Amino acid sequence: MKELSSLQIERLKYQPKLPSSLAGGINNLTLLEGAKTHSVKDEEQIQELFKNTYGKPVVTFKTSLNKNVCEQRNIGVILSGGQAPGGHNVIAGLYDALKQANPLNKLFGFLGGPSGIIDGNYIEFTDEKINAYRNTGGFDIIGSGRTKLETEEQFQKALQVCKKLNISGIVIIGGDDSNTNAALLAEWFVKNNTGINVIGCPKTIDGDLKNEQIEISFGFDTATKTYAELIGNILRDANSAKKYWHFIKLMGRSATHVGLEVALQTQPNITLISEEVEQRKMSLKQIVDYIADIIAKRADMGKNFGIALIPEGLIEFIPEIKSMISNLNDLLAVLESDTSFQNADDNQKFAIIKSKLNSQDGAVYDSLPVMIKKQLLMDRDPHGNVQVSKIETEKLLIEMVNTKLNEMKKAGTYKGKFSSQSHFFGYEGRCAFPSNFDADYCYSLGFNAFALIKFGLTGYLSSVKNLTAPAEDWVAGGIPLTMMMNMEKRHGEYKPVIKKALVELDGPVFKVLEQNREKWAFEDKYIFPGSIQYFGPSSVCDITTETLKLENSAALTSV
Ligand code: FBP
Repeated sequence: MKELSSLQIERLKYQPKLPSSLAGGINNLTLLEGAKTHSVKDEEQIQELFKNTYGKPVVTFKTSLNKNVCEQRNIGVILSGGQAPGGHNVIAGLYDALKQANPLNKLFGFLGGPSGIIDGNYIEFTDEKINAYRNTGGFDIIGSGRTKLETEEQFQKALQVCKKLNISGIVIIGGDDSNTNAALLAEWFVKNNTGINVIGCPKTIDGDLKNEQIEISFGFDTATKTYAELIGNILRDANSAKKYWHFIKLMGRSATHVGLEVALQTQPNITLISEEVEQRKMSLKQIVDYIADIIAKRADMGKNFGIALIPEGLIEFIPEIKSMISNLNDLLAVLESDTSFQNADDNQKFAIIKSKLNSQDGAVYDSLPVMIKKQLLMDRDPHGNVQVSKIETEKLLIEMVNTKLNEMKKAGTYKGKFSSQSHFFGYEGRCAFPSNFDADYCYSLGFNAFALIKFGLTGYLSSVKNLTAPAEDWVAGGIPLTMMMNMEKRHGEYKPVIKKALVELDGPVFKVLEQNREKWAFEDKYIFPGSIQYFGPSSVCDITTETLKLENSAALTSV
């Protein structure tokens, strides 16, 4: 019986590339300190909450001729939040760095996400275990979870587990919420003189954990290439059959980086960008009118088919719905302990919500189809986020566009035939085999995370930049987590969290969409990217996303 696919066998042999500063050896590094930093917003509150870890400098590494020996150390690692391609390579890079520094060093993996460190569920990594997961997708090596770390009791338990295993460094591989956990844990460990360092690694397919130092979160490259392949296939199907409008919801909880990147790679007819909807204060009705107008114009050209990309988080960016959701979140936090609400049936719940929201929010809630009303009442995740992956926005839009087109038909302004298909692409891309870029980037992030721990840094995010250059020219270092934080309302209370990086509407990536979308709407300039290429010319196999290329070349021209 076959145990591994041929690609799996080949990928296990792939040797990820490291930036030359790290390739010189983990014990041959010098640390360079930059200027002190401050938080993106709410400086006073963040400084007050992170008295011990606030304002540290950005750091970078360079190769040194002096060898610095590493005392024996035990390190723990946690995979946190949604899966993203390359997570296993972060662990492989961390493991290789730590063993290179001192073969007696040990790496422990906490099972099932942050809860693993609280409950003391762990494994010790061995060569055999690590080697079986090199360059593979998924987080199944130790599993993941979304537990929020914030209480004194959780921190005490984590400390006891670290003491038992003699752990002096923790690496948390996660997105904005997970790295918020990392920042809180780092601060608590310093405040309590534990001597345990905490380093984060920027993970999320959503691409919303980024700034000047963090050019991209890992997983975005592979996930967008996977979705682009699927969407390219659908574009070709639509263009062949010429009978369906495909409405495709694309993952990305808040920001539309995934949708934008995939649009640049495939050039579909309609791409909605949540950030633009919010900036233009578009109502749900205006969005429906915009889509129906393109469908009607294409029908006039004899084209009763097309593709519309819908961002997963759209609903939270439509101003009237955003305001309603924000008040609904507060209301649900109160109703959590109200047994009469919890025991009510759906219709009774809808009526209670409508009566308790203000009249404007109540009317917005009431106007939504039953399916969406129900989905909006589902539990928030442990970090207080609406689980937008469970809200069927693509179906909501299909229903509303269909109604609009029927009205237009009656008025004689639409003469086409609307037949639709809905899709949701998210889970299809989160565990794909990492592209060469993600395999290299993740390995470097993990290797670099150990370098940060070795230099005694804590409350930092592993940073590898200059990513559109060949891997040997990448710049490795770290940025303080507090630099990315601000205060936001979660579960009805203001809390310190890492600020999500949204699509910049005046940035070079959105501009390309803006300049081309009229043409793409009607002229069918579809591109079919095909599957991720691992072997072949470097110009095909080792390139990264359109987003990063446009952002980095814009940054270069503005210098
Ligand atoms: P992270 O922010 O943890 O990386 O997760 C991102 C994401 O994939 C979103 O795109 C999506 O909305 C969400 O996770 C789905 O969560 P779950 O895995 O719990 O269904």
